Amino acid sequence: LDFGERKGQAERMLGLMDVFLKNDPISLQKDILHHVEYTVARSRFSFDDFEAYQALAHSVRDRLIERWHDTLIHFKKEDPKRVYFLSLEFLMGRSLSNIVINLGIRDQFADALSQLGFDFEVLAEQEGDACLGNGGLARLSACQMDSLATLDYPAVGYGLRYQYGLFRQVIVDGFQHEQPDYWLNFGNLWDIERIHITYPVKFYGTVTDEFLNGEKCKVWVPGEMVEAVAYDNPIPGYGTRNTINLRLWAAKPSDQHDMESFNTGDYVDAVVNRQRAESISSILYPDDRSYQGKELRLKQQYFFVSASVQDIFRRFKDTHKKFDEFPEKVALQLNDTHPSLAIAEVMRVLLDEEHLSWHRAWDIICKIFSFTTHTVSPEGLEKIPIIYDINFNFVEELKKMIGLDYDRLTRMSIVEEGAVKNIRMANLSVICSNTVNGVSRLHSELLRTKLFKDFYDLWPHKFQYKTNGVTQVKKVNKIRLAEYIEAMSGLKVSLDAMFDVQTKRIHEYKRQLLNILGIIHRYDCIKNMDKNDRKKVVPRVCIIGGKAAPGYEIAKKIIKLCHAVAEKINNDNDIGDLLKLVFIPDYNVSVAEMVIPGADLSQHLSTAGHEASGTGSMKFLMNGCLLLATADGSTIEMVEEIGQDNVFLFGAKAHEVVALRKKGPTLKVPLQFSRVVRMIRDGHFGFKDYFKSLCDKIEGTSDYFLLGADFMSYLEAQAAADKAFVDEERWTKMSILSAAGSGRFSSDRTIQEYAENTWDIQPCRCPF
Ligand code: F58
Repeated sequence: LDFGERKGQAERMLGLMDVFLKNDPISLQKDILHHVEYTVARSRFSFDDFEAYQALAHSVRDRLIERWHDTLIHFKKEDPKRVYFLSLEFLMGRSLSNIVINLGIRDQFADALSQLGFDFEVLAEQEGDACLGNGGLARLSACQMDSLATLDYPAVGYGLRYQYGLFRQVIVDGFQHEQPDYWLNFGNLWDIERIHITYPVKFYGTVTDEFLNGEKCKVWVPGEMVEAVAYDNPIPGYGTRNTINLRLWAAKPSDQHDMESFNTGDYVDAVVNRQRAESISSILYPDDRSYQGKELRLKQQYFFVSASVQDIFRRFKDTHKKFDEFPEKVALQLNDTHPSLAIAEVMRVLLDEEHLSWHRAWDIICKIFSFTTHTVSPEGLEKIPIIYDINFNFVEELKKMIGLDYDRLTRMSIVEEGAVKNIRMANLSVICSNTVNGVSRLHSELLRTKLFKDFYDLWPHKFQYKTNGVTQVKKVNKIRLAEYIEAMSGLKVSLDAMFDVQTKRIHEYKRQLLNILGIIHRYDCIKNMDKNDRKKVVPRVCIIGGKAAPGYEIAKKIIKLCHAVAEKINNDNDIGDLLKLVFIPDYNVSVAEMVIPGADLSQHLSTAGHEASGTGSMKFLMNGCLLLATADGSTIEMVEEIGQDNVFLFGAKAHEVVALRKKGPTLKVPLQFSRVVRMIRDGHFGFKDYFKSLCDKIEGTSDYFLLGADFMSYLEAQAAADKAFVDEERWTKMSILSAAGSGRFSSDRTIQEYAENTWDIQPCRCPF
């Protein structure tokens, strides 16, 4: 390491510190006991599992910090172009196991602990999940940070440190209830509070005319100021010393701003107002369907963007003077539209604070941003009711390019005109980014031909796609899952049965309802079978899990229906082990780590054209689980890798969906479908009135997601899965081919593609 002028002093310090922490069993045990005694402040002669976990985590953290410092110093010295990954959501789950595996010291710690009389796995279970995100998008951000570190890319992640993560799902009498996830209750050992790294974030206020160098200009006088405090989360790579930074911002009251209110107003009111500042980073919005035009949500976005942009500018200006070099050093990745205010903010800083001309600032903007969208539905695209100058200039330019085609100009404008004026954040992101990424090939095609067609016609070169990838999850087996099910619900399940899993957020388009209707149909068939036919039935344990957004009534009814059907089937002695249905509550990253490796079959049932990519399917695939799926999102590409014969595909294709919907009342649905819906309507599972609206949603012209149209094809795919399962050799072969074909769906591949084609960054490997 180059310590420059302080070399002598630095060498002395390193000597005193023993250079690096050692990983032999005695050193590890000493470290753990040291942390028990001095950090956790329990006697080293008497401490429980949780205290042992804390001491263990501190010992691991020390080793992590060494590598993190070395990487940051190395990056500083090399000054490579960095990618700044801006995401409002990161679903990290538990960290301990992942960190020790990536650092290559898991076995050493496990040995050291066993000599102290503790079991590593038991201690790892003490850790709570960090759930700072909703679903696929958020988990993908976590996977991508892991890959950025693993592949030695100079990257920094930015996000928000919510005090309340995604709600905990509690099931009472089959109904979902939400409980707050105050995840910081027991402290978070993985982040480092940087009390000296803070930035003021300014809100509201007025714009006044002032004279600057004799010229009249507009100056913004902010009305409210909040302090953004950095919390750094080191993210270690696998098989490398590189450990990158994920910086999450927390809102704190600003001292500066409050001086006045303390001097002039009521002291108690002033203190209460200060507390309000913290609310900006207090809660993660739990709706994963559409954006809420709430003021707090907008404040969260601006808070996070402003602090991150200030940090990025500060780092750039530490070593650079000319802004023309900015695009050579900075790539900004917008993870969906949530951080897209960054475009306006960077523009504002370049114009108002760095005093660049509009032309120079705009040129920089167009070179540094890239945008990835994770949705196919227009409701998924955020709109915010503010107006920016960027649009005026853009529309003027556009007129020169496409002429006075007013319909098209209206569609492409950033500003949506109408009774309520909106800023279309997606249009802003597309216009200002040098690349626009979809998350699977089909998704990208839909973006080009539907959602962003006008833009694609204008700038075909901007549009790319990077099929998602995920990081591998560790192997645990069916027994562990069966034990978990029994501990959680008291239900004993047979290990010979096919474990058939559908776990993901509850959505109409993901069609958990189709799965439940299929289960009712299976139950109904078994009930009507004679003894001989029953012998041929392939026993199944159907497992469903996932959270419904708190305000999503239909999704909550689906959860209740699942419980009502489970109650009936699981208590029917006539059915025995032939069919069981389990709802796994509070599905999160650590539950997924147990459920996914234990699955034989997993279901991905989205109506074709609705799932942008889907990433859960990739994790099942890697664990040798077979897929039963529609030709949607990334499944299409998976089929190409593992072969059509090894996936149970069913249902209408994306291009057929529109035509099917057009058929309206003339669309025929099979009798089997009507029969199972009738069973629900007739109260076979109780709660007749409660389920009525659910049934109304899938019958006749209301069946927007085409459950009826796909039902027969779904049953056929299920029958094919049963047939394959009894042929053990065939099933094993299919399972091996699934795992073997999953290689492309690693986030390492996705990140490498982004680095090469989108961000234009090079690896920067920290020497050992
Ligand atoms: C998901 N989106 C897609 N959004 O649904 C899924 O197909 C894809 O595989 C995944 O992204 C990764 O690309 C998603 O999770 C959200 O959770 C948003 C949170 C904020 C409000 C709007 C939805």
